[in-house]
Amino acid sequence: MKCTVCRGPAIIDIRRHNAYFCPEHFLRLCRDQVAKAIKDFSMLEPADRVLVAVSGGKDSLAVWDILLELGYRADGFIVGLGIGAYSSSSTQHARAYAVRRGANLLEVDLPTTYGYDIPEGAKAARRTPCSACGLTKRHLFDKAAVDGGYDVVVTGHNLDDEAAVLFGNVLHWHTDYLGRQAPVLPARGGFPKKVKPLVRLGEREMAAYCVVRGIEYIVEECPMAEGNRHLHYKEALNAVEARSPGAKFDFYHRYLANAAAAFRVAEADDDLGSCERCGAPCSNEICAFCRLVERATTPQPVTLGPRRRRGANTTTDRPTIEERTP
Ligand code: Q46
Ligand code: ZN
Ligand code: ZN
Repeated sequence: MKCTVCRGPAIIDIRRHNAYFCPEHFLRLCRDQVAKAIKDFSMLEPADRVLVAVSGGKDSLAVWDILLELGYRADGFIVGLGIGAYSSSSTQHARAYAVRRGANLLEVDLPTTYGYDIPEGAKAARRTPCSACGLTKRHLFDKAAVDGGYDVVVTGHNLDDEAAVLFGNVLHWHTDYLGRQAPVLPARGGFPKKVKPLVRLGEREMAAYCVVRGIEYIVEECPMAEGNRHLHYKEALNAVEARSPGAKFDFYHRYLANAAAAFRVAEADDDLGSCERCGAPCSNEICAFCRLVERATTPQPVTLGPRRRRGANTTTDRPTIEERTP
């Protein structure tokens, strides 16, 4: 296996490019693909102050590293979600990268600062963990960007992520979600601009990038990710890709080029007010995040199991008792 560029020993094949790459030319390919995405979709300006949403996983550490290599002024930001060993390991990987690279990492610890963690907070707020987590992270990334005077928030969503989301939205014809799925979300109504520079690179390439660069990342999936529909969509798309290399790239990028405009909806942001509690832009008096914090930190009713009363029909008579915990 020889590098298609220099004929040296190759370490990776990329079937959709019908090419092999040595470490040096593979790194160059990754940087070039990110630079092309940034240029094609007008993601960043050279002088922008960039805040990278870091999870400790391969994608966010790779995109942070690539942006620094490309000369951008990029700081990282991580939220300690309180998901047991997964969260502590994520934070350690992010810190280790920042120290090694001499980069600046901002941190917010959810349990310490807001009084809840994702597993318990989600239960208390009667949301799925990923819904509570997504809302929390979006709010805290926006807040960190606005408070810190950053021009843009970068996330590590890669081609596999975006193609899987698109696949799910098309499968169920969620036209409203389709209208909002884009590699760039412009700043609006007090929310910062958000961009996804990895939309031309897949998961496998990002894992290889980290290995070649010696970046250690958390390999385990979040334990709350089980049942995430996107994992099934990724498997389905991988099966198609195996038979038809490049299908995933075409599915996503041709959608952007040829069909996305048909679903775009004008965002009504002119009359956004601000949250009475935290000042974030929102259309109600209290923003969704502050409502989540309130519910996640309010003691919840405890449901006791069925009690058997003497003589009661146990198949139909299953009383539950709700009471407030202290
Ligand atoms: S961290 Fe959070 Fe993910 Fe875990 S709880 Fe779900 S959303 S799966 S990216
Ligand atoms: Zn080479
Ligand atoms: Zn608020």
